[in-house]
Amino acid sequence: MKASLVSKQKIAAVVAVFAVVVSPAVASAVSDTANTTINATVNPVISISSSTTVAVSLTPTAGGVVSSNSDTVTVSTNKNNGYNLTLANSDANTYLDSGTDTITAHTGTFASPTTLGANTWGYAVAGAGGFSGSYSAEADNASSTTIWAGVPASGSPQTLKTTGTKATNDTTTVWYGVKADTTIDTGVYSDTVTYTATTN
Ligand SMILES: [Ca+2]
Repeated sequence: MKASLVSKQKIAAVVAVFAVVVSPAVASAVSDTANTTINATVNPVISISSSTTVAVSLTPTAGGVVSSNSDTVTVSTNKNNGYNLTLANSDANTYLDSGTDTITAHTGTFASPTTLGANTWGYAVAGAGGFSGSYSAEADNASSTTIWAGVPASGSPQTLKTTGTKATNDTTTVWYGVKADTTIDTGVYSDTVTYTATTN
């Protein structure tokens, strides 16, 4: 019996060793991770255009007549905060010139526009600043009551409009009025203004 027990133990030992040897080695899969963030930066853009020419015709009287016409300023921007639109003369000379003859810039301002003085010119944006709520084209109006502001020199641009959202072809109508009497020479009196649109 004792010999038999030993024999069984040996067998068990052998079997145990054998089991360890032949047991299949299961190789566990291993892994690691790495994250990458994609940053696509969409930059702000803005564009502006205007009518490029505003024609005003006057057939004066001794007491003076007012004629006016409008410009359309169009702005687009992808900036969520919108944009700021300013107006100024393109240079320091604020006259409408015809050779050495001049039509001077009106003394009214954006905040306090007034009717045009003799042989002056100005601008208006309906509903902005102190301007009236609406403007329409005038033609040789001898009894005009419309109110205007002088276009400031290039170094002192006037803010016409401030928006707070993205804009797609947002338009601003800017009126230009001229008053002329018979004391000034005939001719084409010209000057250039500059609109600047800046993202907020
Ligand atoms: Ca000028």
